[in-house]
Amino acid sequence: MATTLPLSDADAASTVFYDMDASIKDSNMEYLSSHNIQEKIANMYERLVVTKPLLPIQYMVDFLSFEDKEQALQDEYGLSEWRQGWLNRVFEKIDVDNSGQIDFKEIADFTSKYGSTAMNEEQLKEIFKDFDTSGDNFINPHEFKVFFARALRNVSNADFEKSMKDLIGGKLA
Ligand SMILES: [Ca+2]
Repeated sequence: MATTLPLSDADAASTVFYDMDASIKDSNMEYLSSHNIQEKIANMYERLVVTKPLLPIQYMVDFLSFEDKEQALQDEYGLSEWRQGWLNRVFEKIDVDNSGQIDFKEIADFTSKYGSTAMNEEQLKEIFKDFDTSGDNFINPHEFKVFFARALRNVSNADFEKSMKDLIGGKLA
């Protein structure tokens, strides 16, 4: 006597999920091919493997959002070309005498000129020390970038851009 065993709940569920899965997969494939995303993802993956960015997720976000893919490239601190460009502009803004280094006076002038809240000299010295990791009393572009790479690592590009524009425009957070 042949008996048909009823489907267990798990079997039933897996059948439903299998169907659902298949339809999601179909619609995704349609979406992907219509947007040429597979090729983009393939390129991105290849670049990931070749350039080994420190922050892979940020790299993927940048790669997919920037028109110029080179802007997604990261330095050894995980700063994209795009972020480095902003930091260079801010550095030049603070480095008034164009010496290629920022000294304490330049930081003090910048903050006293543009700072919304007054910082006393002690606070300013603390900040300067955080930047000047070599301790030679100058902030070089490298130290400048390392500081911001760390400070703004988890900040979105939109917020990063806003911070940079505020600094260039002379506003301090
Ligand atoms: Ca230094």
